[in-house]
Amino acid sequence: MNVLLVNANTMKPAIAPIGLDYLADALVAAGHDIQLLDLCFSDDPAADVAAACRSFAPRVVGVTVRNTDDCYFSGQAFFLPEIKQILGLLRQHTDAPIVLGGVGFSIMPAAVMEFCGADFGIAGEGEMAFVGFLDSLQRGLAWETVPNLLFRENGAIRQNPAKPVNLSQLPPRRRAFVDNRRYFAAGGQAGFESKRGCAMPCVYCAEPIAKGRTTRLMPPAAVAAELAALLAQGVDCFHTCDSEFNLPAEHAREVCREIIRAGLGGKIRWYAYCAPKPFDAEMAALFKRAGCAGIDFGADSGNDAMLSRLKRPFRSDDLADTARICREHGIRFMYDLLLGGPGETRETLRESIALMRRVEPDCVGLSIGVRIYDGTTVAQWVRSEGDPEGNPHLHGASRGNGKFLKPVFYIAPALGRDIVAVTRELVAGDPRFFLPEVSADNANYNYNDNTALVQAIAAGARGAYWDILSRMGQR
Ligand code: B12
Ligand code: SF4
Repeated sequence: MNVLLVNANTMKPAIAPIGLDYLADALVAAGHDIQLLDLCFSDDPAADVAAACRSFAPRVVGVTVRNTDDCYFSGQAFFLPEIKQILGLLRQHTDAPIVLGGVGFSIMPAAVMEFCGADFGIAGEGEMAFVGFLDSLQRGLAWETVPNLLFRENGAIRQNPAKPVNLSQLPPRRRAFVDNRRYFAAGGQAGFESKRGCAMPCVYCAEPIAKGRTTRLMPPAAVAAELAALLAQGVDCFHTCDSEFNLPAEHAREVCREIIRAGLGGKIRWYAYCAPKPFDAEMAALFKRAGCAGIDFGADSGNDAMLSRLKRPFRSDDLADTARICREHGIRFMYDLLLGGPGETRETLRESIALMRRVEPDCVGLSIGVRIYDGTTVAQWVRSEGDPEGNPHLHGASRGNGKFLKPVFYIAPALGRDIVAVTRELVAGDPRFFLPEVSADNANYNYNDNTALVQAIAAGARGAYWDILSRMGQR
């Protein structure tokens, strides 16, 4: 069957649609003909949509929705209207059913499907489900048999239960569908995944919703083979695409051992999102030997009561230990703070900033406000405060946004909108902190249309964006 896969993410620096690269292997293995319509670099999306529909005559169109919005308090860019427009263009040129998927989609699939007016959706992993969907379409089977599928019935959207993919049974990841070289030149890094899902209970996080609450592991040797396939294309700097690379810890260690065994450790550099704990000297040494160039830890807060309220399983002492271990092993690292969550006060903010100064990460990302997502504990707390419509602690799209589809942020009442000014005051010009607002003297920590980053990458910079920004004169 002819399947047109569309990348609707036009944000710059450009991040490759890895989801489509992975999906492609499964679709080809199932005997389908596929074509990529990558709108990321398109100068004329209308013309490119028309040309692709005319020349390829798709039977099905799949559109990946990586980000619904920028999840950034001072940006609040909402991408779904743009994606809806792309669906409108597609409809002008093809009658093929349009299926949505992707991590952004999977956080709130029914609401995104409704907003964009798509025919179908696949929530969560796409490999088996999309192949199953195409099979059902071809053979006229009932939609109920397709795992993860959202479909319309009697005017309502129905969602089938999810079925986890056994990652060891997927076809080898060739990374050959997307133009990874071009993305590397424009985006400075390539993503790779070593597992899916996160079992942790953090109260605000969308990852367990989108990726599942049980972790499914890639065979470590397959991860090394995937990195080798990208290296053969000239791509040598990477970023993990797991929710947290070091959860579970032994799998991360095994992936590193395989990278070292494959002789890649000295040839590649990679960055990871990690939880601050578990992290010890053995892990740091192994990471380093396997090519780890930097780690972005989701630290959230330096105040233990805040960490406990956010249901994070580590404390401020752990942040100090992890920082020390990184420094001892020469691993660059950043701590990401989430400011303004339930219970945050001027004092807890002060404690967080002071701890960062003490433990000295290479830089500190400051995210203001908690992006609320349906299905999280924070959303339940917000609802328990009454109708979200009139909730004064919600900022952003607080009206007509009952399902939290548009970007909306909770900020603790003790701070409210003053949080930005208070944070700025506490940071007191320390260039290691990425402040929440764009200004001439501070790098912009929002990677949405970040011209400074785009230019640095065009000039040859490679790596995680926080590291590029930090090296661009932050210190
Ligand atoms: C790694 C990462 C980054 C790295 C990317 C590194 C790289 N080179 O790839 C960096 C740090 C650069 C980054 C930046 C940003 N990120 Co980010 N990122 C991630 C992370 C952890 C992994 C993304 C990924 O590639 N996953 C692996 C792929 C294989 O999974 P997938 O896309 O879901 O694909 C599968 C399925 O969804 C499905 N599928 C995918 N497409 C399709 C299409 C069809 C038709 C079908 C049927 C199925 C299907 O099949 C695939 C295989 O099973 C995710 C969270 C997560 N765990 O996924 C956040 C995440 C996607 N990021 C997010 C955000 C907000 C951003 C930024 C906008 C932040 C900012 N303001 O700067 C930028 C955007 C950058 C850009 N240009 O798009 C949010 C999006 C939330 C939302 N509301 O949409 C997420 C979910 C994090 C979070 N929990 O909030 N990110
Ligand atoms: S914050 Fe990290 S550890 Fe917590 S649920 Fe999200 S991905 Fe998992």
